[in-house]
Amino acid sequence: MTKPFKIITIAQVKAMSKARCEIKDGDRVVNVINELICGGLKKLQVLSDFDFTITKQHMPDERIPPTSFGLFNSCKSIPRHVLEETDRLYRIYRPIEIDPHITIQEKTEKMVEWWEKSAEVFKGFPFNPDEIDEVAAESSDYLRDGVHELFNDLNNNNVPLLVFSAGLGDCVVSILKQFNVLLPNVKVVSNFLKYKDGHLDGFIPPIIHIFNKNEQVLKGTEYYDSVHNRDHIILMGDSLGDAEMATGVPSSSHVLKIGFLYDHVELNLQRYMDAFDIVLINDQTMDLPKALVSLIQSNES
Ligand code: MG7
Ligand code: MG
Repeated sequence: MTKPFKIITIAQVKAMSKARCEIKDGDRVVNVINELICGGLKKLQVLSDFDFTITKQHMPDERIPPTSFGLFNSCKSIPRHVLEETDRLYRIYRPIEIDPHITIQEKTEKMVEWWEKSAEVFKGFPFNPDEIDEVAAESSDYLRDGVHELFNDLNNNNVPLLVFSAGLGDCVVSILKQFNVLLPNVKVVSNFLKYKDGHLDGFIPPIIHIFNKNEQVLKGTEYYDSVHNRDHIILMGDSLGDAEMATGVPSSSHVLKIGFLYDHVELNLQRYMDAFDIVLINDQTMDLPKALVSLIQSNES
């Protein structure tokens, strides 16, 4: 049974993170968090991006963790021409992805083009999936501080955690496994490599790119059926598009969006504050989401 609880304040929310924390609409945030606490763990699900959200945006020594696509590219048997073509595409499309002057509609077309071309490049050469585990095993621990505790808390309380990535799912799974956080409550929805006779054959459809990454693409899946009545959602992401991940959830009346901002803070802050309820600036931890889950949990016990 949930108990009556003391209403949380915006100062308490901000104190959950040691980093700078910006909130556009304090009343809304307080309301949503109080709803999450009232609803308890049985109503809760967590939706998270992977690259630079579950992984850090930068390491203490300023190194940047590899992305899931980047990790794949470091596998030893990727042919040179594939690496060259991937690199060529990256240099064409990445600037479009981050250009603040291009409309979403125009960007969406270009991003679909990028992911489709990328799927064409990852075709027709032999590839042993164990290679991904090998490169993941060589990597240092670049998950955000507190990922282990957060994932374990959620798993121990049977709260589903959807890792939703427009990157490469095989690498996401491999990294989560490598760091012992691929727990039973974790589901990864992403682009997974397809194989034909031991050769790569692009991605298993539907392709998930940064602009269709929302719960619409989950409709009809087992995951969707199992969690669609959990309409209390903590969403986490580092890109503006991540704020849309819960779009399509049937009655998602209480969604708390947490955005991690690191690059070009002053240039991006306003847009992040418009898109996310809580913006954490250069916070390389899971302190705030962890504190939220504890709060919801403590009201139940
Ligand atoms: N991204 C998207 N694509 C590629 C690719 O083919 N190679 C590399 N290295 N990166 C890619 O996690 C999603 C992010 O992955 C990048 C097709 C995009 O920049 C996107 O934001
Ligand atoms: Mg990301």
